[in-house]
Amino acid sequence: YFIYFLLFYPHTLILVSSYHQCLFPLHAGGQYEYILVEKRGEKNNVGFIQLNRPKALNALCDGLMREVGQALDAFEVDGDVGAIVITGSDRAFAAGADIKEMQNRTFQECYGGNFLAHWNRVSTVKKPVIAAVNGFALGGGCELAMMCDIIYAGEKAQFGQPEILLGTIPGAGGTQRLTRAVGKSLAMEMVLTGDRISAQEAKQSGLVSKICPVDQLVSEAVKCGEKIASNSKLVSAMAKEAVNAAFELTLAEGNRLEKRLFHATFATDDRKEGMTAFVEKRKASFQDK
Ligand code: CO8
Repeated sequence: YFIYFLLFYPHTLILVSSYHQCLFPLHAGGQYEYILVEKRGEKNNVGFIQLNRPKALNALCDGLMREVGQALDAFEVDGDVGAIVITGSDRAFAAGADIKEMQNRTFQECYGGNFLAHWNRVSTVKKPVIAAVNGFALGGGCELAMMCDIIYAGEKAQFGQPEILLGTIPGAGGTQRLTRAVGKSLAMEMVLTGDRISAQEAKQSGLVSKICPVDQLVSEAVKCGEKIASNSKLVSAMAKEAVNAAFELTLAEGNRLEKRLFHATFATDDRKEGMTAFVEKRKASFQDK
């Protein structure tokens, strides 16, 4: 019956499966409407989220960001997943928050309802998150990328905070994370003019760590995710916490936190295994304990 169903109603169900991965855009009764979620990598240990609102250039409507939060929640508790990749399409990572959704909002609704506060979920994930950015990363799209831990850019990517052209300002960390990433002058210029920067400028200024050909971007990001996932998840979370602290603490406080976390790794089996494996000249086998 299933084969019959597929033959005669193929448009009702898109099910692509390959050896290592399967892609389920789950509509009607399914889980996700605006994103595709799967696991990638040879060991299926990289959580993969693809923003999937192509007609709106992946504008980040409320529903889409809620789904991203749900997918992150699921990957966070999935013991097999050691890193997460978020990407969009070749044309757009995301062209910003959904302007049509925001157009008629009032201050009272935004402030009273804590408008879009749930976006913050992306920056509270313990597992490392890599943004793979092709095309436009504008406004909330650039902010979403900056909430991730690592940004890889396709060579035609464009980053910008054009909110000023809409009579508003960045609201999901654009004035803060961008300034820390690229410095005051460039951040001011981008936020005050709305001008975009290219992938090359983004690399030069430290916003992204790697530029890849458009068609290799996702696989490079997944490769990076696999590398991270092969390490201890427990210790990776500590490393991520320590690096993130550099954005919030003074140098002295940050160094103290780092030292505490470094000491804490000595309470883990994985630290013991890592050093023992080195001494025994073999590859470490981490158990995330
Ligand atoms: N919101 C809603 N729809 C959008 C958005 C968006 N941000 N961006 C593009 N679209 C839609 C267009 O309306 C169009 O739809 P339709 O076909 O129905 O008219 C479709 O996507 C294709 O767009 P264009 O025809 O404009 O495509 P172009 O190739 O001509 O231009 C651009 C592409 C340059 C990306 C252009 O679409 C653009 O400038 N988009 C808006 C970019 C922008 O201003 N982004 C910032 C939005 S504000 C924001 O992000 C604030 C974040 C605050 C977050 C707070 C969280 C707590």
